[in-house]
Amino acid sequence: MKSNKKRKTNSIYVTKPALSPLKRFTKELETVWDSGILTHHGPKVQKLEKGISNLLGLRNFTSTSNGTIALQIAIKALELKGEIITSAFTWIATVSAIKWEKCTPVFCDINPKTLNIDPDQIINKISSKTSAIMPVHVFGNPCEIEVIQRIADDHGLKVIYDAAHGVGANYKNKSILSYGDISATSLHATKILNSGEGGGCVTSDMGIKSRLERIRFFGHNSDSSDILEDGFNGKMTEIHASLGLANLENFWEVLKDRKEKSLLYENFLNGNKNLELQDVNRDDSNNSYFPIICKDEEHLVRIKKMLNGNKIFPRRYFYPSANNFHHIVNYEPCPISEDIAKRILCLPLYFSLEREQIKIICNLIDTLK
Ligand code: T4K
Repeated sequence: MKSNKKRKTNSIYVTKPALSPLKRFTKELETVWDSGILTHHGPKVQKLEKGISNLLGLRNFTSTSNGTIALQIAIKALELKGEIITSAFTWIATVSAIKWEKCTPVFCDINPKTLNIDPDQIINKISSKTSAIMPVHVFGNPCEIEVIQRIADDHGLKVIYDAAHGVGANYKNKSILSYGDISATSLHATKILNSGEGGGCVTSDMGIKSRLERIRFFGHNSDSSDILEDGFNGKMTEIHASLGLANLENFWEVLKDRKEKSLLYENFLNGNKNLELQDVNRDDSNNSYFPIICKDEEHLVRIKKMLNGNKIFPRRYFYPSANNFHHIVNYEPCPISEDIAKRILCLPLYFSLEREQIKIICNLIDTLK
């Protein structure tokens, strides 16, 4: 895949979508135009579902309109009630999905090195109302899946992974999407594989798979003559699937590029004693983001301001810690997540970002001790 120079502007943002050549996309669109089928699980969506399953070695992939809806459909399909334990260090969608499904998010603190939910602390959060654990593979860094599954089994809990960042990441030589009762991912424009907007669920249980499909399609039975349960419209369109199909072809190239650029960042920044980096196995992670952890918030603000002054726009993912969204959740202290959220900054990382630009970013950061 050529990096699309035409899209290059002077500014460097945290990410840019990895896009196939436009011709590849329009080729997919031609058949959509010819058929006039734009949605309702049409041929492009089916092809994308198969394509992603084959790409990642999954039993199936149930596409959705976005990653947030994937989480909601997953909660509905497992009929979860009461409390769901999740990471405090996450994007708001994890929390909103739980709340829209009339469950209560219970926040668990994280491991300060991996930035993923701390399994030791999950146990302290389990109550008689807990129905599930929803860990997040933060920035595509796999959670401690076996330990989490053991806790879930011991306490009779379901596991839904928020694998929004997870396409292309592995755990024990298998895609991280193949773990848990359901894994839910995102194909948003900012993700490593994108269909503009989009997402999907993965499960190895065919009964649950049917429910995911039904809920995604208003709750219809197979011939649409009846409604079997509460559902909604969670379908992906043929247009989005076409973009996903076009982008799928470059996926391995994009994945490899992320790893190389992450290693480059790591090499440049390792000498900077004021920064910490996420503890990541770069072979298992998909390296979908490159976060730095500053020594304090003031250090972060200075770095961000200085980079912005040079037209470089990193992002504070995730800030604030989700347990601090006081308008919508009951505050429970998660001191590690709260501390990291104040100090973490995701640096630009995308296919058309040049290696020289990474060097410039790191040199600029090094000037601020
Ligand atoms: N769970 C977790 C853990 C998540 O992180 C997310 C989403 C979800 C669940 C839910 O998945 P979705 O329902 O979104 O599928 C982004 C994304 O909107 C969101 O998908 C993502 N996580 C979150 C971490 O980040 P913003 O607010 O950073 O987007 P924005 O518009 O500021 O874009 C960032 C940069 O990307 C811009 O500076 C320029 C570039 N960009 C962005 C878009 C949208 C482009 O070049 N083209 C584009 O089309 O949210």
